[in-house]
Amino acid sequence: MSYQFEDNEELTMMRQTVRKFAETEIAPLARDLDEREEFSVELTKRMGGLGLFGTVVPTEYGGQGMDYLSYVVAVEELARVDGSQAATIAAHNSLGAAPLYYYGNEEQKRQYLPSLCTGEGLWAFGLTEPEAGSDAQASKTSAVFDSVKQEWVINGSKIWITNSASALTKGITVQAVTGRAENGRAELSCFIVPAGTPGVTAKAMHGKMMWRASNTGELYFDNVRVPAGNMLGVRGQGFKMMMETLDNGRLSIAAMGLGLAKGALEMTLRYAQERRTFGKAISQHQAVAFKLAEMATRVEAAEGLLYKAAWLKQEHKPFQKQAAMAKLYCSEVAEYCAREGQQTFGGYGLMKEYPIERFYRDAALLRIGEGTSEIQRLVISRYLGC
Ligand code: COS
Repeated sequence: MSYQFEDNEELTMMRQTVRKFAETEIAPLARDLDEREEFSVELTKRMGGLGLFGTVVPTEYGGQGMDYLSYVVAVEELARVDGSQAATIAAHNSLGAAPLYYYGNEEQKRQYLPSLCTGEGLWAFGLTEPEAGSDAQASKTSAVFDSVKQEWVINGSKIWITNSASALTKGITVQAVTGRAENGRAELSCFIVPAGTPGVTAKAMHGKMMWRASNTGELYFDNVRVPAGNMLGVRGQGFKMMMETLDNGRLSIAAMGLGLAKGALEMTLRYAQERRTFGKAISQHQAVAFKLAEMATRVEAAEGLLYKAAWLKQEHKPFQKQAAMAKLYCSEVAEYCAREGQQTFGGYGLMKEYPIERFYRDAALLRIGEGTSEIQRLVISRYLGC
């Protein structure tokens, strides 16, 4: 299949369905949930009912079996209205369910995936630690094998983990050090840790500037025992699995950036056509018209980059470089559009009454989460052979 520049029938249907849901079900609640910093179980379940859980998981494991572009469009449409709900869906699908599907054995897939494809359960991705963010190999969380009981004993902590401390959280995939090579390098492996396993403490983090209605957790593992069969994938391949997962995840963060940028552009254009100064709509002042023209141009470029990257992934072609570029660029365009939008709203843009204020705050996460802009530039420069 060749790359096409407009939505096909399937994408049009996905866009219309999610847009209608976001505008009618999410938009009226977004400001209040943001102000109260509240994760909504109800709204999450309703997004599950819409088919937004297990999006790319095949139907035989309970998923929706969608292609990657459809998933990207769904995340984009949510983010066009609210970053928090988009974050819940993006993190659950790309970082929660995907590693279980890609690396789980048949038994693990059948055990965990079906309940993660309905909206009744969330799964989290346990990579980041207080001292291991960009340097993701610096994990201190350890897993030691107890050969008598045939169990792994996990100790350590994780931080800033989306969907890890909510009422719907069913478990987490944890990266831990399982040994050390002669050169001192950590051997990293991944483990399936169901929520409620004795020794796991999950605390919701509060006081966030952005994505305030999404669930972010801090996790502590105190002699947490999981059976030998809970290792995900191959021992010692944990870091590669985590990195491959992030390659995919970058597409959904890029989709969040594109959606936020489109939402900011649309609300700014509407406002500029209504608001009058010096006897005419401010959209007719060149200072504002040029801002809108620049925003629209960057949105168009971001869309092209992201859809191409998602299409490459969908067609099983190398997509990692373009995914990093899309994540980098879409997050920068999101921030640009939110800032220029806020500038156009003037004093009103500083008030919570106008969603541009929330968009301005939500945009900040996009250049930090799932690999900072600096990490994206590092990844891209490596592909260039620097
Ligand atoms: N896919 C598959 N394998 C990968 C990979 C990828 N995307 N990236 C690295 N690897 C492999 C390398 O091939 C290498 O394998 P060998 O040991 O067999 O040679 C191994 O992993 C180590 O790679 P490298 O030496 O490049 O690792 P670095 O420690 O230099 O880290 C970066 C590379 C910085 C790119 C990585 O740590 C990273 O992406 N950090 C950001 C993490 C992040 O996004 N955190 C936020 C999470 S929020 S959910």
